[in-house]
Amino acid sequence: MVVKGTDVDALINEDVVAEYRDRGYWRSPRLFDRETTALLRRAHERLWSGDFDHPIPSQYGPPRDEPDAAAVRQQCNAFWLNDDIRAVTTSPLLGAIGARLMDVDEVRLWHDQAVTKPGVGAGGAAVTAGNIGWHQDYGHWQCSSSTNMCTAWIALQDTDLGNGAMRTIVGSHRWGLLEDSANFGKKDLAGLKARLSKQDISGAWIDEPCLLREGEVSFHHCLTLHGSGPNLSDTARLCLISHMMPGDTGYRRSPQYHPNMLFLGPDARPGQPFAGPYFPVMWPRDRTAPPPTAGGPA
Ligand SMILES: O=C(O)CCC(=O)C(=O)O
Ligand SMILES: [Fe+2]
Repeated sequence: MVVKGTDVDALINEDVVAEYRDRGYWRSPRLFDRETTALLRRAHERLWSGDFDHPIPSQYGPPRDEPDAAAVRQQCNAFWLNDDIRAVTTSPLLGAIGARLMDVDEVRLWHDQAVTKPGVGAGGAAVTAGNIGWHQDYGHWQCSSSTNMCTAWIALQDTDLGNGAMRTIVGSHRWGLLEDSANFGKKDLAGLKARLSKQDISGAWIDEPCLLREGEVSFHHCLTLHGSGPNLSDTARLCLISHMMPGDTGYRRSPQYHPNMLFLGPDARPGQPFAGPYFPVMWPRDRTAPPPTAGGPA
């Protein structure tokens, strides 16, 4: 399932960690082989057609029917619904890499996502329904006690600006939490840029496409600004996203609601851990288990 010989200790060397810390994101070589990415594209198809491995309603609900065929579709906690997705988005391989990048001993899943951005063809540059607005992940997650969270974005096909690749603002994680940065669902990239870049930011707005080949993964810090534009190809851009957190991440009181708060009950206390089956431990999966190279995700 994973590319054989992926040795996390060798892969995530000091240069990689320094690049992640400096630039706010890092692109991996291929981590998942073609057989796996094909399986995951099939898992996407099954997900969007309502063919689930487990009939458990995610707290986000099942995938919604999108009235607009050009609109981006997002299923959070797809791992509740599909076992192939679960094997990858909760994998010890991603967890081990997350542990190195976040510099923590234990990693849990905050939530995952399956995202599809339909292709609108070469003439679709003005169609914004597939856009994902400039945002900081932590902008959406202010009920989390940690700003040291890390997102893995897994490409299920070659991904470039032609099919709406994610773009990151290099080094923006060092600007801290910006105002109004919870913009995943917004479409006006230029307007958002104007608003966000007017704030007290300590650097230039360097917009870098996150180019990935099929099976490669990018890892970004939860304060790194990112977003994406239209998919001008004729096929959907598919990805899986694993949002990871340090194992001891708990509740932080904030006026912002997040669906993960449901699992803390009605009287959440500050520091109460986001733990339990909804937040699977990704690393170490089991302290006695062999390293992730020895067989890949179960
Ligand atoms: O898929 C995209 O273009 C954006 C994904 C995203 O927001 C994320 O991975 O955190
Ligand atoms: Fe994001």
